[in-house]
Amino acid sequence: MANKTPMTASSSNENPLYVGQLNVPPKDKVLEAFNGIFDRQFYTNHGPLVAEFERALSEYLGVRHVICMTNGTVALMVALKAIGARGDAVVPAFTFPATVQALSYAGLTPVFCDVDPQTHNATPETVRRALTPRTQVILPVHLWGRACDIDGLQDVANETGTSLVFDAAHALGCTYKGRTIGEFGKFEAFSFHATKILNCTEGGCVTTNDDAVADAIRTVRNFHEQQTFVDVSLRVNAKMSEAQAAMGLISLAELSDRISQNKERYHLYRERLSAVSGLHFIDHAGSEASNYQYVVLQVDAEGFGLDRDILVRYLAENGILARRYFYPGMHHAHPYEDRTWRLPITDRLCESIMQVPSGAMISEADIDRVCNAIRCAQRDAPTIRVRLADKTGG
Ligand code: T4K
Repeated sequence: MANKTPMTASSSNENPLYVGQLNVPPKDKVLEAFNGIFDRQFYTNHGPLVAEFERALSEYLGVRHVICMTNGTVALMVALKAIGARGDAVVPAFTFPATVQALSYAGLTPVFCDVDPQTHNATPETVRRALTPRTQVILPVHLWGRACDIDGLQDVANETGTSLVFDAAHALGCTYKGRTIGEFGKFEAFSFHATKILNCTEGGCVTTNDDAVADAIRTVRNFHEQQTFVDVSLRVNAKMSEAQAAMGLISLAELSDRISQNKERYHLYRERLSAVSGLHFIDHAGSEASNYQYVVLQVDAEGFGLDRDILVRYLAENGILARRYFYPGMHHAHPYEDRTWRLPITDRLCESIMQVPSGAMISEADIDRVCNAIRCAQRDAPTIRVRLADKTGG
């Protein structure tokens, strides 16, 4: 479809465009499900909707156990506590803070590894370089829904007697060698935050095929003393509510439509920006299924004419709230910056990666608006650079 929008960046700040997906299920369906909750007078504590959501996810993912929790961060924390690991955990620094926070909360010490420049994921080689004699856990992230080299990482875990677990917050509906992400490693953890492709407002789950791991996770998720095989002091309240599960069930039924919509938007962006030099899209091509959750661009400052930070500031001026996921890298965040980390690829990505608005609420006209603003930024780069170079933020 031809782009007919004129070459001026619209400054409609009263209609800002966000990166958050906001795949909101139809309000009438949500209200109907909420009426059922009020009729049953059963709002939380492993209610019927949570049980149904866990069953539906288990079937969708092809994994034996799905344990729903209040959000993705807590899901990771609880599962790490439940496997009882201590010592060091190798984790990429190019991730959302939650991945690393969960390790610290569970009493593990994050040891950062670098990532691959193409996939943005930790690899068997980068993980090997970060191993220490105290390593007990390897926690890679399937970033942007692109699966890690799971077989290679499992080999490293087997050789070193460590537990391989995955942060799959971005990866619902994605595959590795044709198999759905969710069944790999000791466990995988998903996020169902409002900005994710499956929206429970807040929510998350842990998936595993290991019965003993599932039992331990279910126990730690609940502070109740009925199950006594894990120390009471280890446990926490991480339960998902019925309201969250109601949203989740409706969202799950719509998931394939949402994925198709995302894919369409991703390709529209690619098409509209194909002639812009110095911008590179991360690929979702290939034989694996992707949820196209994030539209991720890498800005080559020399080729584009502006660096990523100035471009993000310029877009914000025009009501387009692009994000710098992930900046800063976790190796530069307190208290982890106390060591000298050598992570050149991560540093480069933290300086050059940005996400543009996508998801069900973003229309083709919105995409035109974003692409026009990007083209204007390139055209007017010399003046924009002078005007915005000293500003901070984005
Ligand atoms: N591991 C990884 C790799 C992750 O990326 C995440 C979370 C986690 C673990 C932890 O999962 P959760 O504990 O969150 O379940 C957002 C999301 O909150 C977060 O879930 C996500 N990753 C991260 C990449 O993005 P923020 O702090 O940047 O979100 P926020 O509030 O700035 O929202 C993004 C945009 O969405 C905003 O510009 C406004 C818009 N928005 C947001 C909400 C919540 C709305 O328009 N309406 C809304 O209700 O983290």
